Parts: sequence; C-alpha cells; structure tokens
Amino acid sequence: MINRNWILILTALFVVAMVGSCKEADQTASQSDKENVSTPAPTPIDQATVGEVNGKITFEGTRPKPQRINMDQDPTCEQKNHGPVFAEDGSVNDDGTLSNAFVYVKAGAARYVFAPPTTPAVLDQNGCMYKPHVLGIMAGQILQIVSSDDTTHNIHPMPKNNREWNMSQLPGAAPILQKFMQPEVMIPIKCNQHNWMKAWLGVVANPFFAVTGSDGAFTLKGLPPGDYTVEAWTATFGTQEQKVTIGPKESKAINFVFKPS
Ligand SMILES: [Cu+2]
Repeated sequence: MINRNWILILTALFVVAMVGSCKEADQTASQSDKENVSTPAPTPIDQATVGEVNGKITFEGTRPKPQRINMDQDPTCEQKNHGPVFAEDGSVNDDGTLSNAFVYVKAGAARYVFAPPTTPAVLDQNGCMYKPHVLGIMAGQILQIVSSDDTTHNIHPMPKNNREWNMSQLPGAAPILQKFMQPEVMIPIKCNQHNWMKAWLGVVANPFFAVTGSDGAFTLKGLPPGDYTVEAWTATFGTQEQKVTIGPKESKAINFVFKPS
C-alpha cells in the first residue's frame, strides 16, 4: 500500500516537472524568435581599417555659480554624503574642461547595423545621486539600475521617442532591467522621491559615443573610414556638431569650445 502511494506521488511530481520545463522552453523559444525578427544581422566591419576621433571639450567665459544641493528632505541621503554636494549640470572643471559632455556619432554610421553589447550599462544610485550623471547606451542594450542607498528611490525616465515609465526601488531590492529601443539623445531621468536627483541617458544606434570626465577628453574608437557628423551635447551650454572625414586607420582630433548659455 505504502509503495503504491509513493509511486503515485513520484509520478505526479514527474508530470508536474515535465509540464513546467516544457512551458519554460516554449517561453524561451518565443522570446528568441521575437528577437530574431526585430534584430537584423550586424554589418561586418574590417577592423584592420578602422580609425578614431578624439578631442577635448572646454569652456570659455564666466563660469556659472556652483549650485549646492539641499538634501534636508531625506536624512538618509544627507548622512551618506560627507559634506556639501553640488549639481553636476553647468559645472566646469578647474582646468576649464567640461565633464559630463556626451559625444557621439550623430550621422554617417546609419549604413551599418550594430549589435548592442550583451553586457548591461549600469546606473547606480549612491548618496541619492545618479552615478554616472551622464550615461551612454546602445538602443536595445540592457540598462541595469542598482541602488547603493538605504532609502527608496523611484526611477523615472522621461523620453520622447521611447516608452515612459517609473519604478520604485526599495533598499536592497533587485536591479531594475530595462531597454530603450529607439535612439534618443538625451533622455532625462529623475527620481520621484528626491527632486534633485537627475541623470541623462544617451541612446545611440551605434557604439560610437563617450562621456567626458575630469579631463574633458573623449575618444570614439573603431570608426570605419567615412564621413561623420560628431555631436557634443551638454546639459547647460547647448550642443555643437562638427563634420569629420576618417580615412583608413586615421586618428583625427576635433575640439569643442562651449560658451556661457
Ligand atoms: Cu531617489
């Protein structure tokens, strides 16, 4: 009697497991089918002939006054930052260069299809500030949003060409994974909990983009020979573009100088 019951139980468990794994396989298949339909094959690029564009972003003129951020509203945020915090938008480096400029190939690369990287672009929330403040990502690449804070954030991208959404992230919660399928420079991201939190996301159809750091420098590597329009975007001082022709294996320098807005 006992043996028969056990056989029945084991059989039932086996059936449940099989049904479960079939369902999983079905979902995986339909997901990859969808991706295959929407993603054309990448264009082969002769890596032996690629070149690059590099340069610096600088600022000339009277610098805007640094804007101090007031985090009184959430003591958790205030305590995590040791000392005053200033807004990144409009800030000029001591040496006159600009950080947080987004430089990318705006035109000239559309004749190629590029596969988005399989590694995600990561946006952290740390001290109730988005890190990094400006982030580049390829259309279709995963944006992984994490929080290093002991407070709840509500991430709210405000795109024009992509789907708008907002999601809360509690302390210790799993990363939020999202994709932006349409190129869009730039998507502002705010936090619905902390009105000072701001980030900018540059979604590009090609892998030729960079964000300047404390030296104001950028490099766009791996460019096939051709004519390109390179745009430099800043949150406060507007955008500028320059045309550049890259020959085989050529490295060209172009600089952008921004003035007070
Ligand atoms: Cu927040």
